[in-house]
Amino acid sequence: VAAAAGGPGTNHAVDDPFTSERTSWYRQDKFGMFIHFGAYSNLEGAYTRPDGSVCENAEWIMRQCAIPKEAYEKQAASFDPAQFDAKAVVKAAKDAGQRYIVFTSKHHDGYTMWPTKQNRWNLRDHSSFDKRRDLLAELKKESDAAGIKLGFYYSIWDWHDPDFADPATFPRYKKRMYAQLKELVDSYDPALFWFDGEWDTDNPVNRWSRRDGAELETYLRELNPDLVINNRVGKRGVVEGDFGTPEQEIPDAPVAGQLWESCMTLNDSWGYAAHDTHWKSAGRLVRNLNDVAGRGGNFLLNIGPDRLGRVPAPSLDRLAAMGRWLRTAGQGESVYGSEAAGLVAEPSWGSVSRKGDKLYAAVHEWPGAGKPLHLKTEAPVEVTGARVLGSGQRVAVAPAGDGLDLTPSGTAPAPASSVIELSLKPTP
Ligand code: FHN
Repeated sequence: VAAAAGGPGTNHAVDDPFTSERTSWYRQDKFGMFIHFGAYSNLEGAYTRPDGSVCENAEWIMRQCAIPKEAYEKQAASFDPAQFDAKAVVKAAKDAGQRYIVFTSKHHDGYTMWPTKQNRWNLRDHSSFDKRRDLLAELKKESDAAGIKLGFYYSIWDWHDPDFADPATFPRYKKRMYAQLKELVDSYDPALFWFDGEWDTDNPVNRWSRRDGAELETYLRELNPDLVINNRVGKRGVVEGDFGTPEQEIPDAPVAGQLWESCMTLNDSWGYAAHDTHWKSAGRLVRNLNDVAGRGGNFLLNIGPDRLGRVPAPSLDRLAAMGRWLRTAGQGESVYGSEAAGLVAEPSWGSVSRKGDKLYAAVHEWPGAGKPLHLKTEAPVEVTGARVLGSGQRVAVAPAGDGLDLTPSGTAPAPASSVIELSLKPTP
């Protein structure tokens, strides 16, 4: 929660992220796809040391398994994600109901996924990949065609560039970093930047200073004033960007004073890890999406393609299930363009979002037939109509205790019907 709230800080946005035209697509779209894909994916989560022992990790494998730089570079030279299919990835996002994509242009290992001119540590110059291909250009083309916004993750922390770790040469690193960001803007026109690694660059000598974050944000806004930028552009609590980034968690209440986005993995890993089969259930993920929407946030759900660029089948299955839920009976109305309900307390049986004069209660635990769902109100609420989306069942609404009882007519609603729409008396 602290990461989302961020504390008092500075926003160098050109306008107010809560209301600006610039962020309107982001506030409307609500649900995005994170993609962690890089040189680490080539190891698929396991590094075999010279002595034959195996060390497991995912996108942190270089550091956590203490892989010598030369060995890491050697394995990256065989990276050939020939089967990465941007069209299929974008389609998977679209079918899942995800409306924007955030792709790791550069993770902590410093390896860039586009042909940067700043060094040769990139997918064009240091791989076995087809030199004519450019994954970011492919993603951009397909995203544009599908009406999906494309943004880039970029790690400030760099384990590979020797200039990063030396205070004397850090300015040189920074210059290259600025040049890389300009390349990204000029070549692929991203809608969003998602920075990372500012939190612990190379402790205890953390060179990413208060001033660096502010400068970077200003630089980016000069490159393109329409950019949406996350808060990890600078030290947390100092530079806020446009939105907070709680990670692998959902704040337990709406976050005051900042747009926010929960990012989350489908299993326990960001990058591909063959050993990680700890997949979240589709039901859990839908509930997470509802909880995030009910608390006013965005949800950025991650996939990690394998070394050939293929998206794991369990990821695709879960994304497809989420898309089906969103398309069923207009249930997506409870997510897209919604905000925290505000008028009611979050019930134990689900979550409630608001869009104009409608409240959407996503129900995850139905009571027995004829039994009510209780909704505690925190402000006067005048309901003019209530129904279960999809099943056509009416819902009786009656004052009870500290709020309202909602009682669906007839037997328990069909399992696929899980949103109650409450129409409110229009505000004058
Ligand atoms: O260290 C990274 C991690 O690998 C991953 O990229 C996540 C995604 O939000 N961010 C960092 C941890 O905060």
